[in-house]
This record gives sequence, C-alpha cells and structure tokens, in this order.
Amino acid sequence: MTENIETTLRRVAEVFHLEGEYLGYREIKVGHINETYELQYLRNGQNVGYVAQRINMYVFKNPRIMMRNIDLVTRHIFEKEPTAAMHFHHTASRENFWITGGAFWRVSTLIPGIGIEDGAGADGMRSAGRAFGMFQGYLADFDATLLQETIPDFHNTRKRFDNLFRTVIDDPCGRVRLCREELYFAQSVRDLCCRITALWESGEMPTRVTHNDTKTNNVILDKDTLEPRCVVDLDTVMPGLIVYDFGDAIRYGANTSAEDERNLSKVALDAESYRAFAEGFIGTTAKTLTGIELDNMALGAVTMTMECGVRFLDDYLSGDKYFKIDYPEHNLDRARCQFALARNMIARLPEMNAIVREIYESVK
Ligand code: GN1
Ligand code: MG
Repeated sequence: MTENIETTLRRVAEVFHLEGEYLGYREIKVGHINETYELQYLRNGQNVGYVAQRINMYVFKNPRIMMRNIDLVTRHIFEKEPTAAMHFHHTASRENFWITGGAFWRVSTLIPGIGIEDGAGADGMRSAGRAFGMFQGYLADFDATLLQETIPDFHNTRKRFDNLFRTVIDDPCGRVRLCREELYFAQSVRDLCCRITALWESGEMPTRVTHNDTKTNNVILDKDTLEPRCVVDLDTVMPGLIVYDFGDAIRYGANTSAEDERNLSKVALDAESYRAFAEGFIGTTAKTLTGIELDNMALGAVTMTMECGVRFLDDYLSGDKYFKIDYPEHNLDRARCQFALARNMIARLPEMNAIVREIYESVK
C-alpha cells in the first residue's frame, strides 16, 4: 500500500529540518503541473507556513537543473531585495531538493499575503504589473549563460503550433473530429502568432532573463497595501522575451472570465485590467524597453493566449498527459476559452497598442 500523503509530508518536513510544532497541512490546488501542499507549524508562539511541492517529472525531466537555476536566481534577487526573494530549505547534504521513491520534493517558506484572485481588482493588477516589472529589473544584470533550459523551446510559439499539427496527423486518441473548428481557427492565426518567433530568431527582439510563467496568481501582494511582495513559481526562469512575460499575465489576469470558462460569450479582454497591468509593468521597465518590444507588447498577449490554447489542445488530442484535468474535456474547454480570448484581442489590437503607447509616453 502506498503511504498516505500526510505521512509523506511529515517525512519531507523532517528531511528539510522544519522546526516547531506541526499543526496540519492542506493541499493548495492552484497550478496545473506540480502537487503543492501548505504545512502549518507553531514556532515560538507564532504560526509559520511552509510550501512543500512534489515536482511533476513528466513535465520537468531534469528537476535538478531547475533547482540549480532557482538557487542562482533567488540568491541574485536576495542581494538586491531580500524580501522579494523566495527562500528554499536544505537537506542535511545541503541540497534544496530531496528524492524519495522516485518522487522529487522541495520546500520553501510560505510568503504571507494575497493573490490577485482574492479580489484585488485593477489595483491588484497594477501591483502585479509592478511586481513582474521589478522582477525583470532584479535579473537585468544576471548572467543568462548560467541558466540551463528547464523545458527546451518552452515559448517557441512556432514549434508549439508545429507540434499541434503533428499531433493532428497522428490523432492518437481519435479526438481530432471533435475540434475541427478550433483547428481551423488556430491555422487561420498561425502566421500572426509566429511573427514574434521570427523577430526573436532574427535577433531584432532581445533575449532577456524572464519568468516565463507570469500567471498573475504567481505574485504575492501585501494584504493591506497591495504592494508587491514576491514573485513565486520560478520553475521556468530562463532566457526569454519580455513581451511574453507581459502577454502571459494579460492572458490570465485580464480575461473577464476564468481560464476554463465554458460559456464563451463571457470571455473577453477586460480593458481596465489590461491598462492597469500595463501601467505597472511598463512603469517599471520603460527605461530598458526597445521600440520593437513596445510595438509587440499587445501582440505578445495575443501570442501567449494562442500558444497556451494550442498547448491545451495538443494535450487534449494527445490524451491529457501534461496538464492536470478535473474532467475529460477540461483541456478542450481551456483551449476553447483561450481561443475565444485571442479572437477578441485580435479584433482589439489597435486599442491595445494605443494603451501601451499612451502609458509609455506618460512614464518614459
Ligand atoms: C502551467 O502549473 P502552472 O499553473 O504554474 C504551465 C504554464 C501555462 C499554465 C496555464 C511548466 O502553469 O506554461 O501557461 O499552466 N507551466 C508549465 O495555466 O508548463
Ligand atoms: Mg508554473
């Protein structure tokens, strides 16, 4: 019989030398990849929390590399701003991970605060924009050659489209017939969505050290002031594009509905959230942005929305191996929602570009 999860977590806690009196645990059900648990302890009369995560090794084939990247990046941030750096715990052999029975575990200190999903509204989005912009700033002088790719071609949009259409040819689960309309739509916007890949390859769009998973629930804000506290989920910090960090945050945080909304008439870009995030992000990065980056910020949002939809659809067609799902059509619903959002954004690209320009002119 497999050990129950609480027993495993208690062993993990021991290996990472967590101190204090154990109070309990709960599963944190955000994120589609890793398994995440919060552990509560009482230490010197105070409640302290830890986050224990079991890494998904189907997605992260070499998590040691990932933990090495995270160690380098968090040290660098710590030197700039200690409160903005995540803190990972170590085992007796001074490693920031522990492998047991084929499972890969890590533990960090829980950072108290709130996320955007707790109703932080436009002010929360502005603050999240600042948080990711500042994160970019902390890493601006980080030597990108020190980082290894945790997932090769993670945001190579062209390859993501190519992979989808390769899966369509194989059709391993016989599901292609269930999403013809979605596939036609993806094909119709494919060239538009590969423009940024081309600018990246030609060197016109600069490579920077980026976060690459800027879902706005990866930011922790102070619960009273909404000031940015810390950016979390550093699994995919790698060389990348700033317009994609902007774009992924918009995809997730400026959708009028949830990422997997099934009523597509509810899905659209929320202009107020878009503007607020852009104010925070461009306000903190304006000095380093190039003209090409500014001109492609809004297209970055379209591209990241389509890329994510393409990945959901590819996973649906492949038999749901990558993203965790709650029901059989979950990945298809997620893809449909992303495509509906992208369609709405494409129609509003002039408006989105104008907002970026206006904000840039006011802060530069
Ligand atoms: C995954 O697990 P989570 O929520 O942090 C994915 C992102 C997607 C996102 C879609 C390593 O992130 O790229 O944008 O789902 N992470 C990985 O919600 O693939
Ligand atoms: Mg993530």
